[in-house]
Amino acid sequence: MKTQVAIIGGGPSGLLLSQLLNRAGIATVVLERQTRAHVLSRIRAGVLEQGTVRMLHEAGCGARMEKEGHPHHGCYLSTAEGRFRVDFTEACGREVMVYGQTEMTRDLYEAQDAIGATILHEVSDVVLHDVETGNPHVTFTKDGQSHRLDCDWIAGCDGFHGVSRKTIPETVRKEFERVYPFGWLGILSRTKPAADELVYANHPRGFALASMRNDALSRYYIQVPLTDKVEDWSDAAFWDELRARLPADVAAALETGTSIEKSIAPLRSFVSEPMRWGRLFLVGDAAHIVPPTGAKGLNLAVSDVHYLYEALVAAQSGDMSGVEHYSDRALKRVWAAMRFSWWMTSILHRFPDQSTFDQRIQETELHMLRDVPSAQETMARNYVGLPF
Ligand code: FAS
Ligand code: PHB
Repeated sequence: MKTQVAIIGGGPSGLLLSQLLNRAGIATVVLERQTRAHVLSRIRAGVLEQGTVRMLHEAGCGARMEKEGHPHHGCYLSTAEGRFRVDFTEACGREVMVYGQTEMTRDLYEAQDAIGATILHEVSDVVLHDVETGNPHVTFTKDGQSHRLDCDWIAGCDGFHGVSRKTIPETVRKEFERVYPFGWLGILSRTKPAADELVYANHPRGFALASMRNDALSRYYIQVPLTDKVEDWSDAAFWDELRARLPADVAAALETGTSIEKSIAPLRSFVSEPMRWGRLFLVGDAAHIVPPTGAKGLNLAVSDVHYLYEALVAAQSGDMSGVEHYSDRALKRVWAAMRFSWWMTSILHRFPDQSTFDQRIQETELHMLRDVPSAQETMARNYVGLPF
């Protein structure tokens, strides 16, 4: 088999890159470990930055998002003293789109089907070869048969647990990590959202987030110790704890129901540098992980795709500057989002070893967000998405 770009991983970054490159006349093959049904069963991100909305339109996949998505012009933060709103549109003239990653992935699959893109599911034993040469190739197993895919470039879109990052020699890779001493227990329920916009709650019992997918599908999270298991939490216990942590008026409006998804996600900040090694490019979670507090994970994957898409289109006409600067360009935005996600996590969660000094600093950060327009503008600009 031969193609121009081999894409390892058929999650949002792999599918979006494939869609954009094919529309630019560049051939791709996507190699995905799981089934399509498994990829579409994942419940993950819910907030799309402006840049992500723009890229989905550029890929010809924005119609259903515009119809079913919900623009949000602000969000609430709450402390023991009550809740306050940060108005994104007032602070920086932009907003976010509330539209689930699952739906975005579904739209990408449908668009890929429409153009006859090559996506091979249930592949295994993926190995990347000769990435430092001008003739890289990938070997893999599909339906019990071994295959070789020759290509010009390889995009490692295979997430944190994929093979691409580990193809870069350990002596070359520099990894930066912070593991947080808690996780997020999340529930999806067919219930009316408790508020009209997202509510991020800093409470003495721990962080909570009230989010949504649409007017009849709510997404909630509470901070839990890393020792907790999802089976430790009945739906009733979750609803009681969530109610205790949300502002009183939001808690009073909370409609509870049976969870249709319930899981615990650990929180970490992670970056692996460089994001390019020869003809291999790392994209999305393959290169970096952010705590979900800032709603950046999926959106960072999209900005990586933007830089790589631009670089590979330019390389077609001999302009290699995008290829050569891909890692530096992507990492500049990655670290800005890493900082914002770390900051949001630091001011909203209860840390086991938190001192009274730390507590006062958290309160002061939240009071500045409540009272100081320039603090609100900084948060708003980062939350809606820094420019690509
Ligand atoms: P993905 O991990 O989505 O996709 C990688 C794909 O590669 C997968 O389909 C995998 O099956 C495949 N793969 C892996 N190894 C392979 C191999 N060896 N061969 C072939 N294929 C292979 N982000 C937010 O912005 N907000 C959130 O609320 C949020 N919540 C999250 C909750 C959870 C539980 C998790 C795990 C992540 C969450 N994220 C959130 C982050 C998430 O949305 C990611 O940023 C996003 O999925 C990144 O997309 P990809 O880079 O495509 O990686
Ligand atoms: C979600 O709706 O899943 C969501 C929204 C905002 C976040 C994290 C998760 O910061």
